[in-house]
Amino acid sequence: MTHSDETVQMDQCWTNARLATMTGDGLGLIDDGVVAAKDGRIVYAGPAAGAPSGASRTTDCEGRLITPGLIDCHTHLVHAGSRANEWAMRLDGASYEEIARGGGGIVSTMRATRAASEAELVETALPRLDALIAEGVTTIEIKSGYGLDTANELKMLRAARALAAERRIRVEPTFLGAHALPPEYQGDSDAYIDLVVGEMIPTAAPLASAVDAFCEGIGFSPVQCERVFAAAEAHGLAVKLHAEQLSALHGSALAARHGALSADHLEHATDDDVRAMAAAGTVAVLLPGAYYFMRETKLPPVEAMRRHGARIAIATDCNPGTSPTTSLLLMLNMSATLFGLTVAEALRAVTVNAAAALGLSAEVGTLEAGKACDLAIWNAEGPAELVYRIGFNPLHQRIKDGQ
Ligand code: DI6
Ligand code: FE
Repeated sequence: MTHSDETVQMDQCWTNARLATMTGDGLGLIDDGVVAAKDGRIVYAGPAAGAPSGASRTTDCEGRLITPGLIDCHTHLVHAGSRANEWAMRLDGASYEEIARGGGGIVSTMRATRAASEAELVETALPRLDALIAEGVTTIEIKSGYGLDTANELKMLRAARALAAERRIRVEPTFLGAHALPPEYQGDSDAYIDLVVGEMIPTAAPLASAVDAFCEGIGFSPVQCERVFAAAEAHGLAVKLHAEQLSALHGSALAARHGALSADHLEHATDDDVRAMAAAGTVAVLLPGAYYFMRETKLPPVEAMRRHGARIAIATDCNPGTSPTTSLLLMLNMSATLFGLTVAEALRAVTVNAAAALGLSAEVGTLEAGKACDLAIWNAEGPAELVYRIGFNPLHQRIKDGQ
């Protein structure tokens, strides 16, 4: 066929679908919907009645639900070793702190990660990545932070990037050198931050999209995190922060002052922290897997987030110590059961708001013309089913960049 200037050009489309476009304030539901794409980008997502015609490839979705491909905006997917033995010790009565003092904890994962080659890091991360892909995840953030020296932090970032060549997935690598103090700097955390800002960030900058830090009593102080932010900004990198997980140091307000993409965890965030985040557009990333696995009882201030209009995202925090999960669908359920998110809030938290937490709002996270054609097609009649099940995966098909 020929195309006039007004004709939407497309090469494929998905018809007979229920769309949750995630546009507007809610789910953006369209009952009889069509998604059309050209060269891997969405050119139309809307009612069948207004849909363009003439695609060379049409898929009848038989009434299934289409959402944007899911986005896991906070993971430590690349790491070596397992901490199942530490979990067993905790079940026998040992505390997380006792285990850390005995050489376990983050440092045990650091040792295993330092000992692994880049290829081994890729190989061990792939089954975890595949589990997320099987649930319709099309974009993932992956942090460094278990190397804790320049060479090993770079190795982790290269492994994260290499995963994008192994599978059809978008990977956003984040530099998290300020995750924990390596044993060789014990007692001198300022000297380690000197290394992070003076050597690691300058060399890691070409490999990372953002810089993160762990702002906590057992991590780094707000003053140290601010030094990390300044170095990130000097290298043109976005910032984000692990904040208010175990105590209220107001790292989330600090992150907001620096225009951070997100502040993550937030169980101990105060009303003022949340107000600052909302005003700055800093996304509140909630991590129900860590809350659950650590048997945390302090709930993140979801009501304040609603009241101030802070955008909420949720993620797996996939890591061997505090959130050994590779199920974003389970996080959807947990965000509802544990934190009280609604179906619309939960689904926006793994699509449009997760995209914002990665600075990718123009690229992914909604079904609308101009975005990448990343789709999750579900054997589900309605969006509630994605939040309702515990440990069941209703994915029918996953489409990344139109394929
Ligand atoms: N917060 C966490 O929960 C993880 N990192 C962080 O900054 C813990 C990571 C680990 O125990 O390996
Ligand atoms: Fe984390």
